[in-house]
Amino acid sequence: MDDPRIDGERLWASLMEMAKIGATPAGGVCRLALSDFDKESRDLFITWCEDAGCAISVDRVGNIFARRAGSDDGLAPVVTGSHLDTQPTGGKFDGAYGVLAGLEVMRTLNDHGVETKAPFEAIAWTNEEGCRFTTSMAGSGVFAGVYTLDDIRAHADADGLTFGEELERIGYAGAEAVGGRPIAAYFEAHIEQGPFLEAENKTIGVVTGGQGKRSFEITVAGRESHAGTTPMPARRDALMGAVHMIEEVEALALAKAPEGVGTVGMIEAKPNSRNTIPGSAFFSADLRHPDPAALDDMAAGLKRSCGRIAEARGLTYEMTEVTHYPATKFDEACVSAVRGAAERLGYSHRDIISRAGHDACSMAHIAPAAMIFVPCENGISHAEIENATPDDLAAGCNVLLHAMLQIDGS
Ligand code: HGY
Ligand code: MN
Ligand code: MN
Repeated sequence: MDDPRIDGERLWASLMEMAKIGATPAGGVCRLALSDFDKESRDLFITWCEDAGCAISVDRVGNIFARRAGSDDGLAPVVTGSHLDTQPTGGKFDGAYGVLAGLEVMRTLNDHGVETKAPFEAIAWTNEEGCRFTTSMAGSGVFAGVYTLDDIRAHADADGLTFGEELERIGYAGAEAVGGRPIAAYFEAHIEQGPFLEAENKTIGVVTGGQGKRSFEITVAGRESHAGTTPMPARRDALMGAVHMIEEVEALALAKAPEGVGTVGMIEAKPNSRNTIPGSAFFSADLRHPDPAALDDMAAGLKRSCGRIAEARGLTYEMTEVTHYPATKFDEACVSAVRGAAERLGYSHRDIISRAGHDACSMAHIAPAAMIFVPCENGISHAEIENATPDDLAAGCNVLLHAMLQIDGS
């Protein structure tokens, strides 16, 4: 077999075409999970994979599998994938890069007439982002047995539409059972979404694992009353209580610097009227740290602070954990395959841990898994200005191709 290289221009063109689906005026993408734009992107991915001769299957949680036969179809497949759903003000590359890099691998194998031993699969996972429907990495999580299909299908969005209803509405409640089949290895190409590769002028991140995450929803209850007539000492202001709890999210992360991070991305006051003291306040808290004990410390600290602040202000609160995934360690052989491919192809590289969650973190529960990072401009992601270069994206895809071929032994 010759020493194949992917077609970087074709990969870039596919990314730009896919980015038109859900394109926002500021140059980003809004393709919320199970929305019409998500459907449109899935349909396009399937069309391209069928044009590349892949056999398509869709499982009951909507994961799409594009399979290219190997010489021995009985072997467990070598697979790659990521997600097509985005944040509300997402970018062109988060997720779509890994899905279309998988397609580019298939196209390149076809161009070079490569017959792999095992089948190869390119996957688009359902609802990785977890913004419209809580629980990120949902599709890969059901595939890996982390979540049950029924639980995930029952999740409702802010309008009360359930995951299951929306999956059926867009026609992607597939027939295939979810998971329960052997996978030889899983690789995922993704932009780093952080600043380190660009800062160190490295082309490839050899991802050795991912940090853990614990995220919560907190609802604070006080008493609605008149903004003008209620003396300050008599107030049960739920939003003011939440403000002090929110300050604790930042303080807990800073206390675990430089690794600890804490974010409050959602906040809501009720009745949300400018001259009524809020009787209820809701906020989300996203805590992350590579060290499990430190992460648990942060979570315990938040619970203590919420109790103390509520008590002092005559408020009550409820705190629900909505996501908890542990730190992930990727498979040594797969990580070495990524590092070896980067070296053989002559790309600068460094080991790195992922500070974002990825479908690879689900897959690591049931198969040898690893990831390939490429830089993104100023380390920015989950933003419409998210950007990456065609050369870096092509480099990451070449590493993906050669890592998969190495594990396949072809
Ligand atoms: O939140 C995450 O880390 C991922 O981007 N869904
Ligand atoms: Mn992603
Ligand atoms: Mn993301």
